[in-house]
Formats: sequence, structure tokens, C-alpha cells
Amino acid sequence: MGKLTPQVLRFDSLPSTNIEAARRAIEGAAEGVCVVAEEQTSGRGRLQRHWISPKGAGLYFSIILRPRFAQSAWPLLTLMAAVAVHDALLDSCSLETDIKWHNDILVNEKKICGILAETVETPMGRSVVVGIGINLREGSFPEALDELATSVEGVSEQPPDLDVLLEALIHSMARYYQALQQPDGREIIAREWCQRSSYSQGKVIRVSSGSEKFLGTTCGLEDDGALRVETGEGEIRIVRAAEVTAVRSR
Ligand code: BT5
Repeated sequence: MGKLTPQVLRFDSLPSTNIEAARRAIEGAAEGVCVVAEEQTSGRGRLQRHWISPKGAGLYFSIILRPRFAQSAWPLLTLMAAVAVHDALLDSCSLETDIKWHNDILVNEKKICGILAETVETPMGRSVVVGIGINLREGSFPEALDELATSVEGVSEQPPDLDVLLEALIHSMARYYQALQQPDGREIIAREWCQRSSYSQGKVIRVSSGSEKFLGTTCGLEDDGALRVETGEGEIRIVRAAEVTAVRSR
């Protein structure tokens, strides 16, 4: 069953590792092909946002997956990647991180990593490119990110080593991808995610989805990775696509 055989392709500069991985997936690249770039000139976030990717300042990584399990479980690939990044940062940099639903890795409530999973239609069927950007070095990011972002260098005792982190990341991605393919894979990933995220239970958050906004308290995940939020009226709302912000208690 779908054991990942990673193969790393390295580039000095790319517009976006996700775009390069998608192009290669369409050309027939195998599951497990990873694209890594020293810099991205048009790094992408969700909803046409940018991922700032200065040269040598971060790990800019994308992996091609060709999942053979039900598409209803594909949203869990983002959660799987978050769990894998969490473990890779712990194992290779001794860094404890938090996971913010559903795709941000935080240290001291600042973003150290973002994850973007995109589906790609290819002649061999629909595939998924999972892109991961991890900030490694301070100093090369624009001031506008100061309030929002942090880096391994900014919060860890150890200087970041890209190759050690990359190896740990590939190792943990392979491990949790294998886990996701087990009959109880959704539960495993949801459980691992909840253990690593302060957002899984009892977090007061503001949810904003288009023009709709509401406050609530988190109470676990659905089995497709959606967030359960209890509103003041005791009702449980299921949040699938939305921005979530922690509300500080006074
Ligand atoms: C994400 O989007 O967090 C997904 C980022 C995925 C980046 C990787 S890098 C490798 C691969 N190739 C790509 O082209 N992309 C992937 P989102 O949740 O929409 O967050 C984007 C927002 O994060 C921006 O609007 C900024 O506010 C902020 N941001 C931009 N660059 C950042 C950085 N380097 N560190 C922290 N925050 C950043």
C-alpha cells in the first residue's frame, strides 16, 4: 500500500515550488517527487495571497501525492502535513510548535510555516501537490511581516540546518501518509493533529467566512478535518472553509 518513495529535485530559484510540482505531476512525475527551491519569486498562499520566500531564508518545498483513498479524506492531507511539520521541527530543531486550524504552524502565536495543498488534474488521474514553506532565517523578511511571522532562527537555540530539517520533514510526511492510508487513517490523523494543536479544544475563536462572522469555542474535529465550534447558543457549527482567529482572554 502507497509507501512514499521520496525523490528530491533542487532548484536555485522558481516562481513557486507548487507550480513546478504541478507541472511535473501533469508530465507524469511519480508520487513522492519533491521540489525544493532556494527562493520563490511568486510563492503562493491560499486565495491568491503571496508567500514571501527570500533566497536562503526558508525551506520552500512541495511534494506530489497520488492518493488512492476516497477523495472525501483528501482534506486530511493538509492536517497530515501540519502534523508532519510539527514533528520535523521538534525532531530536527527541538522546537515546540502549535498548529492553528487548519494550515498554520505557530510559535508564540506567530506563523513559522504555511501549508498549501492543491489538487491537480493529470493524465494519470487527480493528484495533490502539498506545498510547505518554513521560515528559517531572520532578517530577510519585510517589516510588514514582523507582527505576523517568526522563524526557526528567531525562536530556537540551534541555528537552522535546511538539510537536516528537510530529511526530518520527508521522513515524517512518509510516516503520516502511510498512517492516513490505514483503515482508521482519518481517526489517526485527526487524533495526532488534536494532540499537537491548542485549537482543537476549548479555544475561543472568531470565525470569518465571506460576510459571515461568529464567535465560538472549539470542540474537536469532524472525521474529514472540519473544525467543530460551539456557539453561545449551545449549537455546534461545522467549519470547513474559513479564517479562524484566536480571541485573547482578558
Ligand atoms: C499559507 O497561505 O500559509 C500557505 C503558504 C504555503 C507556502 C508554500 S512555500 C512552498 C509552496 N510553494 C508555494 O508557492 N506555496 C507553498 P495563507 O494561509 O493564505 O497565508 C498567507 C499569508 O501569510 C499572507 O497573506 C501573509 O500575511 C502571510 N505570509 C506571507 N509570507 C509569509 C512568511 N514567509 N511567513 C509567515 N507569514 C507569511
